[in-house]
Amino acid sequence: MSNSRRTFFQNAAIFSAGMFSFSKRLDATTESPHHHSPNIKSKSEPHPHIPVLTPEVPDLPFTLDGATKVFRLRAEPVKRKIAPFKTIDAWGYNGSCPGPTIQVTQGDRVRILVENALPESTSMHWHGLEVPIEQDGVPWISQKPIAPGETYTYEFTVHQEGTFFYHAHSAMQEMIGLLGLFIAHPQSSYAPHADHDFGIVLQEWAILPSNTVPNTASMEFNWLTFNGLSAPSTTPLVVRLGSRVRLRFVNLGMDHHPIHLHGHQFVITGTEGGRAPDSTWYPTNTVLVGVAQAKVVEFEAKYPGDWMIHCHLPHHMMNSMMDLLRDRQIQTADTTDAKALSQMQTLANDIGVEHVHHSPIAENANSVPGFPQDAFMEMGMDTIVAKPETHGLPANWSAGMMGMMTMVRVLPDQKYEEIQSLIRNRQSAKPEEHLHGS
Ligand SMILES: [Cu+2]
Repeated sequence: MSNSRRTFFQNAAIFSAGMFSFSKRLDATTESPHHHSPNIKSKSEPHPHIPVLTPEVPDLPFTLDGATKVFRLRAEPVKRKIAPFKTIDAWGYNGSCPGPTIQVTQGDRVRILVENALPESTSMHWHGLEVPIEQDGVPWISQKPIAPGETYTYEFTVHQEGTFFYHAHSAMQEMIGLLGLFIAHPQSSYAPHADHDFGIVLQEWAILPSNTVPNTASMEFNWLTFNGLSAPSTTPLVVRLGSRVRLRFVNLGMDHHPIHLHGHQFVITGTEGGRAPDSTWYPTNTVLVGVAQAKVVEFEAKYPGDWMIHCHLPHHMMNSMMDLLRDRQIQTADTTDAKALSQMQTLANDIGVEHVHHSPIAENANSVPGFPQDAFMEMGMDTIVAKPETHGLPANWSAGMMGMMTMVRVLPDQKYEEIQSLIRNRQSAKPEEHLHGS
């Protein structure tokens, strides 16, 4: 095993919090025919499963009762800083929204204690999992609601593999954040082996300016998030050049999201029903993640660069300018770049954004019908959203990042290792800080 490969799995192990026994997951039979980088693997190496990494969302730890994995989820109000100037009052599990990611292996017996610390009744549905009816989590039909202060115990055997999720079985509670990923790793490895495996939860929020509580009855959404964060606060997915990457998306909102990757083609290798046979795979670069669906895609990270991955619905690639403005009306841009910049800087000082950039505008901008469109949407805030995963991005990168959006950063070995080292330092210095946005 090369050093770089060992380092990769060490990183993965840190994120998985020791949940997995790698030694039980060896599979010498799979090999991607497309790998070119000798740093990824050698032909003779077996491939353990790698844990799914859900950026900005912790994994849910478990204890063992005999062979049963015992998990604890506490439904409760949480604060989530979804953008540098926007903290919301959502509901979530164990202090996180989305809730912590559950990772088990096909065949596992699981017991999940759901504690209700909400002011109203709740229940938990295991979306896509084939469980006995009494475990299905539908209030009044398969169980009595879990009253505030009560704990309900679910227990079942996971005989499937794939990307599932858990959520409160109540429409309004789903829309205020009560959901999380439930990953069932297969008993024998998928082929080809993936070197990176990421989970991304798609959510949308209707939050009036100067408000913090999402309006779950609204049909219009002004904040769109990946794993509870809106770009540029989202965490770029850092992958090694030449590696195979798996991305798992789940959507529990009111809209379908066409997720588009720049610069690479991918294949859709799974749905909320589990792994898709490879005879169904076809090249594409946009996957429609419908409401209540999971979509899993895979690709070879062949081309170095910082590649956008985002929902392509135009209004899902925006943040709410009304939140920036609060009750103020912004004037149209001045005709000189300097004055427009100073106008934006004044606004930025008011809301605490550290610096502002906008793209050049024409001398006659104010006389052109339709102006301004994007001129005031672009706000650089590189410094306040900086994290190891953004290390080395070009200046003002954050001005082009809004809404349901992040990057897949395909990096050659040295740059990749540099960022992994920064991530390790963050974890040893402040292990919790990056998980909770408030
Ligand atoms: Cu969308």
